[in-house]
Amino acid sequence: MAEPEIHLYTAATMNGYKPVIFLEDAGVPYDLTPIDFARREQKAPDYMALNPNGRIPTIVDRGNGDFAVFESGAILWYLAEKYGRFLPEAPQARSETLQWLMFQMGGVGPMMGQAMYFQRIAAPNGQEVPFAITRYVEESRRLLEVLNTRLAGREWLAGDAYTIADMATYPWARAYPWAAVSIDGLDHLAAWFARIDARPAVQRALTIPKAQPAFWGAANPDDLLRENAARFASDVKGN
Ligand SMILES: N[C@@H](CCC(=O)N[C@@H](CS)C(=O)NCC(=O)O)C(=O)O
Repeated sequence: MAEPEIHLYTAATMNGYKPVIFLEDAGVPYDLTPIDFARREQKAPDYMALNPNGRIPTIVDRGNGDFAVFESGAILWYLAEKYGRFLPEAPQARSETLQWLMFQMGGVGPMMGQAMYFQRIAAPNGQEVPFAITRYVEESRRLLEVLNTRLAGREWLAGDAYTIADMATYPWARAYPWAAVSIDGLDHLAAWFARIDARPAVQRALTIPKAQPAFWGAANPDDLLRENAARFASDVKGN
């Protein structure tokens, strides 16, 4: 059987799930190489030739001369254009989609990522920095409030249609328990979570390459907490 056009390098993280959510929902055939952070596969020279940032995700489009795309937002945008899905054609709706995609890439992801880092990696590895935790948790909450306001009276971030902006934002915002950010009072955001939680493609995607139920608030994350903290111990500078 012919190889699928899209080859995905990814791991079970918030950025890593984004292209999986697209590919599963669009029904695009793909194959996948899971990247093992414990073995630092994301820093291997062959991989960094595809992704100079040494992080996941990356896609290689065999249907386009093995063209490589890194940065999860750019990957979603590339796939949306290639397959004509989840990015509206109308200029204003398209711009709104890209505005909210950028808001995720420049705001929600980095801030929630730091909230997670200081609580889930730095602190259990001996670097407790309360100022940083407060700063990033509060900034994450502020950004979730911006999303909540945007979603008042709207089903999706860009308005009428589920787009790559929703796909990019969901894995981060929905991981509020892992970032220990409250969503109390953010009812529009919670309703948007429920709409996306219910999509069968999203349910499938969040198990590829493996499930991380603690991200989304499932009980008993102790094993994952320990395993995660140990896995990234060497990244905690100053130890
Ligand atoms: N802006 C990048 C961020 C990618 C990123 O930070 N990926 C993380 C996982 S969510 C990673 O590869 N971490 C491994 C490392 O830092 O070495 C994107 O959106 O693709």
